[in-house]
Amino acid sequence: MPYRDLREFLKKLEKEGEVLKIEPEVDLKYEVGAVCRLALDRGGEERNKALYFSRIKGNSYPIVVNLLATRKRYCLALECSADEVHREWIRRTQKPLAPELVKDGPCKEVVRVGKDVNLFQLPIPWWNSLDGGYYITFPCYISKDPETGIRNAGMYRTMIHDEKTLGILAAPYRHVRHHFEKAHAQGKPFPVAIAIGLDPSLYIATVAPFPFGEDEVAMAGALRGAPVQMVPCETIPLEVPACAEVVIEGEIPPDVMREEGPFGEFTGYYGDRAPRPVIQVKAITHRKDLIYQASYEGLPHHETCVVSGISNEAELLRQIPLPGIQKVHFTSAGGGYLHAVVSVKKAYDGYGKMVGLAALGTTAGRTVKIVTVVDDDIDPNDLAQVNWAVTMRTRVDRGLEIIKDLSANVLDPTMTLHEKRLGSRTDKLIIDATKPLLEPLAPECLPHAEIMEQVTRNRHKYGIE
Ligand SMILES: Cc1cc2nc3c(=O)[nH]c(=O)nc-3n(C[C@H](O)[C@H](O)[C@H](O)COP(=O)(O)O)c2cc1C
Ligand SMILES: [Mn+2]
Repeated sequence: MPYRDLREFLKKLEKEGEVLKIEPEVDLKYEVGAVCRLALDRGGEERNKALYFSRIKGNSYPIVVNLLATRKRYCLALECSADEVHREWIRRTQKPLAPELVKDGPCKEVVRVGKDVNLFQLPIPWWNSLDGGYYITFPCYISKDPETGIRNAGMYRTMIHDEKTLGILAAPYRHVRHHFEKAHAQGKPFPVAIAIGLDPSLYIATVAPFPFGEDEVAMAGALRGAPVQMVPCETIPLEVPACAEVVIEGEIPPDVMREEGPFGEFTGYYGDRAPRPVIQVKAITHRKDLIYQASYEGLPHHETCVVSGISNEAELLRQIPLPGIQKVHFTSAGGGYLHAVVSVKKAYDGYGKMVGLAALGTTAGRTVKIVTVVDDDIDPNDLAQVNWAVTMRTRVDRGLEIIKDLSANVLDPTMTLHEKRLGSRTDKLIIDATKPLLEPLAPECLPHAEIMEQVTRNRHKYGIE
């Protein structure tokens, strides 16, 4: 049974012992971020908890963060096991399920329009010390293509400029940007809705790198196995998920820019400050007792490593056109975006590099900087094995390929400011760590197989558990 909303998912996580309630009063400025940092550092990739801040200084609403910051919780969201999550993704996304339009929903319990709009009524934290302001970190932006009317849902960092104005960073390859550039070319303001606090499948689809023209809300329906219910907005011609805790309605005007950033990013570095588009907020609707949902971004490990990592893996597997691909892993150190490890049953020499090229050619590959290709005896999820293969199997003269001047992840911290402003291009690296077939390496060494098996069976005799 799919989760109806954020609350049902929270209940499930509480039952599983996955939520830590933070009872002391916390300050939105710096303290929420510091507690998140501590919890992620102490819990690491696998044992960090979702956090529920119940008392916020100067605000009556609670905050939940990091709900999808472990693979276990992500799989609870999709109701499948970690082993089958990629296969399930590919199976379920074959049939997008169009949303269902309904008249009313809990996201309309409170409606504030025009002069009653005040973004500071929401409990939005200031996360890292050098951030340019308070940031919405888990927004689901909904918009429609001005030419085709096809819907998009995506996630883009969002700064509070003032009570009624937001700033957005959307990389040149992001779909909302394709949309608003079309509207602005005609001199028109562009309507967007931002939904916050959602059933997890909606968030998972929002973050995923589906190809342009794919409606992520219909993909969320496919992933959860039931259509998403949508209600019309109050002030703009869009629909939003009825289940949302909060909805912000607004417009991106043409020719208005304001300084946005810096922001402590998923890479562990600050993203820069520069003039960027704004959203003029026309309405805020929310539940009476809203729960505000957010994500801490910064040094890995954090939620993006998982929520972007798994969808990047699944879409890479879904889109790559080559046979023999076994497993894909987007590492946490790469923030779920910059480093992909692909294992392959190699068909012939040179195939490793082909796999690397094909991986970079998928929509998930666009934001990858390093692709490591390993043989099928290496588990991409086991980074010690991957490191061994890279060190022992890679011929540096043949196995490394640098591809110059590709469209980069705009947040790659190694680009100079000048390079970022020039249009964000960077070099990418394929590491082919697969063994050669025609001139094989010496055999790998292990003790005698039969004796090894015997010793393993009788391990207690040797005091080894
Ligand atoms: C927490 C979080 C924050 C993100 N912030 C940004 C951002 O500020 N700018 C951006 O271009 N992409 C950002 N992304 C990445 C993409 O927006 C996102 O994964 C999604 O696929 C984009 O949807 P689209 O392909 O429909 O544009 C963020 C992803 C996550 C998980
Ligand atoms: Mn999209």
